[in-house]
Amino acid sequence: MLSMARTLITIAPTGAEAEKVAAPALPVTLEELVHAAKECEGAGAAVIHVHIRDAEARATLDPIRLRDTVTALHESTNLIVQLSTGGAVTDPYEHRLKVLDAAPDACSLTCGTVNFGTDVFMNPWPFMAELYQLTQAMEIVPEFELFDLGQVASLRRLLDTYGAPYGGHVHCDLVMGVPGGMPGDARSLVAAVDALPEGATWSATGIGRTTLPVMYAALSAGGHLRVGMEDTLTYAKGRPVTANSQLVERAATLVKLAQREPMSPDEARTFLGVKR
Ligand code: KMH
Ligand code: ZN
Repeated sequence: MLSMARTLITIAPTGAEAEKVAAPALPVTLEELVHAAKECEGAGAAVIHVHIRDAEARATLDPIRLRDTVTALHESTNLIVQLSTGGAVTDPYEHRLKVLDAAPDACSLTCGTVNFGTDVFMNPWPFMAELYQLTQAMEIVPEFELFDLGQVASLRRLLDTYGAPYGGHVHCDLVMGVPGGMPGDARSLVAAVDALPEGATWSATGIGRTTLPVMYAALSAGGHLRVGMEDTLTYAKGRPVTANSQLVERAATLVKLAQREPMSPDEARTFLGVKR
């Protein structure tokens, strides 16, 4: 019997923007993060995309906290740990590069500057190029974050200039519906997927109310999924998310309805080229 196709589910539980007071279910302590990670792994996630907070629940790239977080997630789960190198819009480039010193399995790498609501998320070419070469040297698998169609051109330039990523496989995440980036709709998703380099795989996430349209479009186009409170704080109209695992459970249900199975963390390691 043919085995069912697998869909990778990434959980992005925290992000750098939402405030704990506005979203009490947001995991901001290491204990809360590990608890959420375990629940999400149980619900079908294979990768965790991580932002951390300080003792006052503010976004931070503190190197010691990052290292402790990677260690705790490796000890408590089998999830692939992908640290954010995007951080918050206020984080300096040097701090974002230093994230790799925490030795994650994987990291995000955004392929260009984009308006981000009333802010600007800065990713100029020299920063991208330095970060990419560091991932190659440090054997960390990059996930290419694409907020806009034009960023695909920068991804191609990166690959043409510096060669294949560590792990040998190009995997992208379409981040859709950010005010300033590409819209979170099926038409934009198809256009972005059409533009990707040959052989690249992709997941997609829709911010805020674009969560569901993007998830359905990604599933129908054969893609993978990212969900989590970094991207949406609302489960349905008038219903705040009460736990990140709620979003993973919904994604896993839709994956199964689409006649696929959530990819296990070990399958995802082989798929993405992660070494651990
Ligand atoms: N917080 C955003 C400014 C990433 O994690 O790499 C950037 C972001 C992307 O979340
Ligand atoms: Zn992020």
